[in-house]
Amino acid sequence: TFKKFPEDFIFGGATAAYQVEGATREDGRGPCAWDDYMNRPGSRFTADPASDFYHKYKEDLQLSHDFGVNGIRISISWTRILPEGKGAINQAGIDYYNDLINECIKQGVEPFVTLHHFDTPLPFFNNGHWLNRDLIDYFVDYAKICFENFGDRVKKWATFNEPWSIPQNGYIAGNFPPHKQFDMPSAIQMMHIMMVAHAKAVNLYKSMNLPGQIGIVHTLEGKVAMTDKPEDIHARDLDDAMANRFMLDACFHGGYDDETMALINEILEKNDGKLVTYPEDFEEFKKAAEQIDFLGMNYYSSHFLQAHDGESMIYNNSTGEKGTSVFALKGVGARVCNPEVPTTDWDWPIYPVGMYNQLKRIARDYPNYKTIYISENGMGYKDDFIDGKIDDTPRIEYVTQHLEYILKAVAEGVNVKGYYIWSLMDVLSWSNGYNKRYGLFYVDYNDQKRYPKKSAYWYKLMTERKEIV
Ligand code: BGP
Repeated sequence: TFKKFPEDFIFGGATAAYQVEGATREDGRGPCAWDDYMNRPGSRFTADPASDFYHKYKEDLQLSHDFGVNGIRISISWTRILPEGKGAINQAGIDYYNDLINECIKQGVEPFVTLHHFDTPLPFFNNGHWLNRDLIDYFVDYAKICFENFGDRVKKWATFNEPWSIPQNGYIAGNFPPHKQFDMPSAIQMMHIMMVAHAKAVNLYKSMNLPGQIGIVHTLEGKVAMTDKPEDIHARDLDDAMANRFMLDACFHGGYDDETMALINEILEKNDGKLVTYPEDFEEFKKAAEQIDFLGMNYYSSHFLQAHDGESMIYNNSTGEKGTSVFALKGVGARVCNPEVPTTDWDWPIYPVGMYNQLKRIARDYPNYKTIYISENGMGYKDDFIDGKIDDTPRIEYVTQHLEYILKAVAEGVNVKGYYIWSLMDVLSWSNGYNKRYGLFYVDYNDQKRYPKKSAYWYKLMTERKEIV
């Protein structure tokens, strides 16, 4: 097995503004897509105070420093900078991120900053969300403000976090706002529009001659055919085209491959949809594909696909009651349980070789990727807190298995330069709440105290030895 990390490897921890900051009404922040939904009567949980990172970031960065974490993914909340999404800048928002970024640098924890991590400004969300092309230029305007204010110190920028999760969860599975289901045509359309926004932001950044890199964070779910029957293999290809290839093609090929489009068109036809694009979109794609500096890859799980002829059906397991998930899409396929593969309590198959397969496919099919950062990977687990101690051995095992496959890919020539565990400290899980924990540091949500888990001590040792321990 592969144990040794490259000398300059980043051992990071990941967060996202909405999941850690809390303080959603402080210092002039405007509402985002999630606020109304989270604050509705009867809501199971809210984003206040989450992990109170808005006030406790110094403590979290001190802990990062002390435990060998030398990189942190943060995201900027668009509505702290522009409370209405556009128009007047909120100086308190600029000040907050300046202080946060400076503190990261002071502690030797390099910031990797995402511009959009699911938290679209509420007025835009209510006005068509990413189906509305007006958002493209509003996003680029917001990106410009961030580049101008923080671009002298931030050396790693991502335009979007997981642009697949926004339509998949919001328009197909129904567990993200606006809770629509089975609308594959809208999902595909909004991915295209987000890719135009991404490309324009990359092209803008590159024209500004700032001293850093820019890329995007994609979630690259593995797709595996349940059997070698042609119809199951085809279901895998359809799901893979929609979830992975469509946007990878846009980002790295500068347009959609014919084979990808044939699969996408098949999904659109079976669901009475159509994709609208403009020639200038592809000009932006081409320019950005030549200039993009890196791919951020999030990987948690793979799906096992079977052909599915019927209507769409989904049940989201958002409580951690193992074995309750259902996921079948008309014109695509069904994700089924593979009894030979273990799962988390939320029914996510634990399949580390799927991460290796995705790394190899990037190197093969998108050889201009330049650098890959594993921008998220980790295990949702119901940690037991006993006398201030948290033994999260299953998480250590999960991460070890994935790291071994990353290092195998590195040994075979894939250029992976860092790993950001999801998550640095326990955070709000968008559709699951607070019992699904991922952190190296346990957060007691009663008093916001932090406690290093067994995995934090293990991570520290690994960063010191630069090898899997
Ligand atoms: C990714 C997101 C993160 C995070 C993670 C874990 O999709 O980028 O924000 O939430 O998944 O997912 P969950 O919280 O649903 O378990």
